[in-house]
Amino acid sequence: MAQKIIEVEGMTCGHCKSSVEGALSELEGVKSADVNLDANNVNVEYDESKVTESSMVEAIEDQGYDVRQ
Ligand code: 9UX
Repeated sequence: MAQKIIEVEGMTCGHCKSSVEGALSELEGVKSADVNLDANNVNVEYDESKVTESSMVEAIEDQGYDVRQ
């Protein structure tokens, strides 16, 4: 299991948190996703044999947020 903190811009309220966590959790291989609104990031635990970082970034961007890479 891998763990990574992805920096995300534009999340300001609880709905943003839910959208991003929900989109990531739907991906096969993502074990957990925890958004920290104050820190503008999301901490993901995932199986790197099942999901790539780029597909997680894409899922976040599809919700309308920018990822800082
Ligand atoms: Mo809250 Mo987030 O009203 O894009 S859903 S700011």
